[in-house]
Amino acid sequence: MVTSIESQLLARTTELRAQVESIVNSTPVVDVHTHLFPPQFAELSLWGIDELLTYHYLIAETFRSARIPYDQFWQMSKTDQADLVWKTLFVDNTPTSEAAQGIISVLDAFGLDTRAGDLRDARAFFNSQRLAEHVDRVFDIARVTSVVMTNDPLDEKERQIWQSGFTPDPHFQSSLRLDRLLNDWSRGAAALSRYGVSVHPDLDAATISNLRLFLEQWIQRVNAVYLALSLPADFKFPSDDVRDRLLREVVLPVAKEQGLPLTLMVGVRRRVNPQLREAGDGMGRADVTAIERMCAQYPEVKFLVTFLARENQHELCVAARKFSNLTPFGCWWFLNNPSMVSEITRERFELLGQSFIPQHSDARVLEQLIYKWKHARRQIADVLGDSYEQLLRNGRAVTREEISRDVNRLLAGNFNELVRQD
Ligand code: RAT
Ligand code: ZN
Repeated sequence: MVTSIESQLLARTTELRAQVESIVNSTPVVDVHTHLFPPQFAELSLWGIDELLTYHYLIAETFRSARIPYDQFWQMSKTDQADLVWKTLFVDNTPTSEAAQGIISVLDAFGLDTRAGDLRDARAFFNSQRLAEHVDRVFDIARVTSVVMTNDPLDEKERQIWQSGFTPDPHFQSSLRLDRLLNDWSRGAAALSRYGVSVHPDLDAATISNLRLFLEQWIQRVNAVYLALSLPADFKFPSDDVRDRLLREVVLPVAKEQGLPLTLMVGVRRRVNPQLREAGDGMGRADVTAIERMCAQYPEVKFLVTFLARENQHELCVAARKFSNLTPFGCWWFLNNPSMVSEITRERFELLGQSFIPQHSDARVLEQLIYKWKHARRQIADVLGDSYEQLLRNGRAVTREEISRDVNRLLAGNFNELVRQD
C-alpha cells in the first residue's frame, strides 16, 4: 500500500512531541565513553548500591554537608561510607543534585523505596542478583546496545586479564586510554620498562618505534575502537614538550595508519584538592584553537572531542563547522546536568544539525547507565522537539521515519560510522 507523504506528516505539535519522546526513549544507544567493565574483570567491574553511593561525584557532595575529616572518611569501609552518603544526602537532606537524583532514578527503576531510612532493603536486593543476568537487565532497561570501556594498557590488573585471554562480550567495546603514557611520561616510561618495552626517556628513534609497536599490539589485543586521551586546561598544540612529540611521532601516525579516531577530552585540572582523591579533580577553560590546529594538520585523522568548560562549547561547535574530521561529543562530567545538557545540545543542533554525538554516560558503576540515559534522553527529546516545532512553524513538517533516522544517527549512527574500519 502506498501512503502519501502528506498523511505521514506530523503537523500537530502535541502529536509531534509525543512521537519525538517515544522515539528518543526507545532508540538503542551506543555509549561512546564509560569506565565500565564486564563481570570477567572481577574487582574492576563495579555495581550495586554501595558502589553507586560511593561514586566520586557523590563523595564530593557529601563532604560539603557532613563535615567529616578527610582521613576519617577514607579509613571507613565502603559500606560505612555508603551509609554516610545515604544519611547525609538522602535522609538529612533532599537529593536535588543531578548525581543524587540519579540514585533516586536507579532505586525507582528497581521498585526500591526512594525514601528509605537505611540501605538494608537496597543491599538485600542487589546482593540477590546474579551478575551476568543483572548486566543484561541493566542494558535492557537503559536501552544501551553497547558501551565503550576505558582500557589502560599500563594498568597491571587490566593487563593480566587481557593477557590471560578475555573472551569479548558484545556489550563492551574497548578503547585505549593513553593518559598514563602521554600525561606522565617519566612514570609511563618506567611502567613500560617493567613490562619489557625498551624505552629511553629522551625519545630516541628506537623508543619511538617501540612505542608504536606497543600501541599497535594493544590495539589488536583489545580490538580498540579508538585511542583516547584527557588533556589539561592549559593544553597547547603545537607545544615544546614530551606530550607533543608523543602525539606527533607515535599516537597520530598510529591513529592514521590504523584508521582509528582519536578521542580528546580537554579541560581537566587533576587533583585540585588531593585530599578528595578521585573526587578532587577540577576544571578550566581551554584553548579550542589547539584542537583546530590538530584537525588542520592531520586531516586524515578523525577526532572525537569534548571540552569540560561551558565557556568552550560554542567555540567547539564553530571549530566543528570548519573541520569535518572533528566530531563534538557528550556533555562531560560537570556539564552532565540537565541545564547544561539542554543548553549545549541546543547550540549543537543549531550549529551542526545532527552531525555530533549528544551524550555519553561516563558511567563507572553499572546501574548508572539507567539514570544517565534516562536523564539524557529527557533533555535530548525536549531539545529535538523544540527544533522540529520550529521547523513546523517555519513551514516544514517531519515524519516519524525522519525523526527515527535523526535520533538513530545521534544515539548510535554517527559513532558507528566513525569507528567503521574500511
Ligand atoms: O567523569 C568522571 O568520572 C571523571 O572522573 C573522569 O573519569 C573523566 O570522565 C575521564 O575519563 O577522565
Ligand atoms: Zn571518563
